[in-house]
Amino acid sequence: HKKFNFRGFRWARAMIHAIQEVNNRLDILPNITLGYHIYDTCFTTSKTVEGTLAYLTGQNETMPNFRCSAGAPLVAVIGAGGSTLTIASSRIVGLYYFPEVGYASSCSVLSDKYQFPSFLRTIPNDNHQSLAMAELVRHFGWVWIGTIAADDDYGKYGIKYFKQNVEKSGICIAFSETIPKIFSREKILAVVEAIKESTANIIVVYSSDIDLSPLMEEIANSNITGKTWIASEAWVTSALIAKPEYFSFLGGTIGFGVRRGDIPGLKDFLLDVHPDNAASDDLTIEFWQTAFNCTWPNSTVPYNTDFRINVTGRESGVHPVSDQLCTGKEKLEDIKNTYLDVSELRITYNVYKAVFTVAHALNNLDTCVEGNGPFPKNSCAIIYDFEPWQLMYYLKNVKFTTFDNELVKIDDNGDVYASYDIINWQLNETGEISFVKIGIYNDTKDGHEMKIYNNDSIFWNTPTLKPPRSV
Ligand code: TCR
Repeated sequence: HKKFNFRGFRWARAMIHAIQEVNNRLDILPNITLGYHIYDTCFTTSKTVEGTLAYLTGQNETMPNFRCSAGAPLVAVIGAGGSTLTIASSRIVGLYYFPEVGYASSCSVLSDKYQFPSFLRTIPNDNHQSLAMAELVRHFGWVWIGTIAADDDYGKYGIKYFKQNVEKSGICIAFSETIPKIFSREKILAVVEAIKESTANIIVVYSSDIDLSPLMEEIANSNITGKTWIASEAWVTSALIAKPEYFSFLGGTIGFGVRRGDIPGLKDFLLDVHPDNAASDDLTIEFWQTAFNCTWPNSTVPYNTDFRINVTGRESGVHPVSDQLCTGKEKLEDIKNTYLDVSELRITYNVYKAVFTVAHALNNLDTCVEGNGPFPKNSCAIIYDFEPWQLMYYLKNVKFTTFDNELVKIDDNGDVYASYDIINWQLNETGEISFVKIGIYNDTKDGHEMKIYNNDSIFWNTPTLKPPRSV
């Protein structure tokens, strides 16, 4: 019951782009062509489990089984998106010690290798981010804080670890609210009420943009200003939340973003999508219909309108099809769409790194020299017919550099090095929100380092434009 997710569609397309790059490159897996299957989780656990089982069995049946590797062996799962979904699918693939590489699932529990033995990721464990948020709060001397968490593993674990840390420094939590997973205007209004009634001016929010958007809509409706919002990575650069019309409420937001990378050739690849193409699928048709507000002729893909985020709180406005037919001549270049926005490739870059993590591990497996291999009697695995644990061995030792010269190294917990950009929301000349990098936070061997480049470069949403006080 949610809008078509243009950001998610960009991630999926970036994955295909990365796989094609591997297939075209002569230095990684020169004689191997990687294929893929993309399953839509629809942001739900049930669809995630269904997709995971369908992938493993190779049938459209949800039976726990493992397909015989007739033909090409299964390699790895990339995904899912959110931690709650990944936890579900990783428990299933973990039974087979079958690799799963996350690109956005940042929840700390996923580092527990007893529970998730075959999970690795290209996004840092959120414990680092929670500490970074605590450090930021201390840096500005705020001691009276409100917190809001999405009702999932991401929100709850993230806020929990943040609270544990700040409470040690004598910082007090004014309120702790949860955003409902299933839209309930009543519950959202209760959160709005708590914010209104509290004198806390600093509000830390751990949530995905999708879950957060109905709350922000009500914040705007209720005209709540004078708050400084601290954003977790999942909404800090989201177009769903960073809307110019929200700037009077959310301007000055400070948050943490994971490292970004400008993926070569991605923009052209994103533009190169059309329902007429041979490889097109329901998702592409749905994309086209939603982007251009039209119905693809003779398609059975329902036209998607959002009936959840509705100010009246009623589930109205279900228009299964738009009356306008798509002509196929619509031009992607003409529209401004989150899908095509390549200015903040952070999770998208993580998707790219996830594909290359798998590709490099496979390449190392493939270039193993018999007699020097890591398996019993110094043997190697065979690329056309290997066992999941054999690829796991290589994944656990993977190390490579990206086009951006970033060194990607997976540690024993399946985690990567943590480094964040500190981002501040400012209004630019054209009246849009720009995400200005005001500092960095890095994990270091003996703790961490946080740098705020220049206090004057921060925009504060306060009457005096000075940092808010929250005491
Ligand atoms: N980790 C979140 C999900 C998530 C996300 C995002 C969703 C992250 N970043 C950006 C949408 C857009 C970070 C989780 O559940 O682990």
